[in-house]
Amino acid sequence: MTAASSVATQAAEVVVYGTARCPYCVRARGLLDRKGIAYMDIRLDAMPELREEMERRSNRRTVPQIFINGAHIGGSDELHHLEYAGKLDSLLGIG
Ligand SMILES: N[C@@H](CCC(=O)N[C@@H](CS)C(=O)NCC(=O)O)C(=O)O
Repeated sequence: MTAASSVATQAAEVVVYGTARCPYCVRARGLLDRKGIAYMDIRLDAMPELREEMERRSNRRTVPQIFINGAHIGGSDELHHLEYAGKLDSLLGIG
C-alpha cells in the first residue's frame, strides 16, 4: 500500500470548537487525528468571540462541541460513543 492510498478519503466537513488544553478537547482531537480526519479547529482560547457562536449552535456551554456536516454531534464522550458503536465512519464519509 502506498502512503497516498492509506489516507482516508473524507467527504464530511468537521468543526471542533474547543480550547488548547481541556482534556476532553485533547481527547476528541486525538480521536479525529488518529483517524486521519481533517477538521476546522476553532480554539476558543485564541478566539473567545466565537464562544457565543458555539453556544448558540450547540445549546451547550462546555467544550468541545463537535459538528459534522453542520449537524451537532455533541462533545468528546458522544464522539467516542459514535466510534464505539461503529457509526462514526459513515458520518465522516469514510465508512
Ligand atoms: N461530557 C463532556 C464534558 C466536557 C467538559 O466537561 N469540558 C470541560 C472542559 S475539559 C468544560 O467545558 N468545563 C466548563 C464547564 O463545565 O462549564 C464531553 O465529553 O465533551
